[in-house]
Amino acid sequence: MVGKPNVGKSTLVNTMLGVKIAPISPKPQTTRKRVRGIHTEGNRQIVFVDTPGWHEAADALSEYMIRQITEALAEVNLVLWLVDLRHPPTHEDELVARALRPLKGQVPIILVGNKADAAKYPEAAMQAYAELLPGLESRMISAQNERDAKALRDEVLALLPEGPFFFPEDYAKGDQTPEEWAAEIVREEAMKRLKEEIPYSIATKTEAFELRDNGTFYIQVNIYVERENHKPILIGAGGRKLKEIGAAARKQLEVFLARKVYLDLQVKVYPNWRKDPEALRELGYH
Ligand SMILES: Nc1nc2c(ncn2[C@@H]2O[C@H](COP(=O)(O)OP(=O)(O)OP(=O)(O)O)[C@@H](O)[C@H]2O)c(=O)[nH]1
Ligand SMILES: [Mg+2]
Repeated sequence: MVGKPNVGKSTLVNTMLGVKIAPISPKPQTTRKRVRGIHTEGNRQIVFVDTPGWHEAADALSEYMIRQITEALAEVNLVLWLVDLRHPPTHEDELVARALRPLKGQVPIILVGNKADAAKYPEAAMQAYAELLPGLESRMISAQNERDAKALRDEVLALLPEGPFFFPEDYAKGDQTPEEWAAEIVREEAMKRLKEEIPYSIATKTEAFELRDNGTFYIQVNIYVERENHKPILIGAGGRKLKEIGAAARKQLEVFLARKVYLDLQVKVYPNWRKDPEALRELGYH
């Protein structure tokens, strides 16, 4: 699953799987690391790979994100290239087209026009996208629509080569650990509530994940910001913003774990972590 930021890649993976394995937000660059989503039906299996949005790399974090996409492209049997039908192509779509050009003829590439539900001129937009890399199969969908997602999933199943399962039949639908998932959910809820540069400058890391005797999970997640003056913005007046983030993340984690969760969030400063390869590794981007 590739495409520029914010076109609905993670949404489509989640709808195709029927469960949420990837965080979603209205802000670009929500996904930072590739995650796999595993769909098994009968003797057939699809391993979806959700990737970050392709953009012009500006720091060590975005270089890492672009690497996540190119590494994924090197290992897949089929590419779904998502575009946003609400708008004509931009420079970032051209970057994706350029990256896909060498794969043409090697693996099937389907051009998927998304957000058809909200597009005024979907046909004209689709035409403009198709010109970026002529000769591809194309579809118009809404990633939030289950029927559209299922039809596309069936199409993918039909195009994949025969081979052994990559994951056991009873494997979870996603390949992230519960610790990674807790950190991602906290980051998702924080991103949704922050503005301007702050959503992009936060990182989250789970420090404790314990099942207590009383049957509840104790989860402690650190939220890192790049500058001291970002801290009060994240915490909010009277701690209100942080409390909102915690309540929303706890709700999602309780559904995921089917248990009560005590979520402890701590805000810390990690100066300029996005520019620092060592910091990236420490924060789980390796
Ligand atoms: N109207 C409409 N909105 C959609 C559709 N699919 C996704 N969205 C919205 O588009 C926004 C971005 O969705 P994501 O799934 O996070 O997009 P993404 O491509 O994974 O974004 P990055 O991870 O940042 O690259 C969210 O607000 C979604 O709710 C769709 O079919 N129709
Ligand atoms: Mg995403």
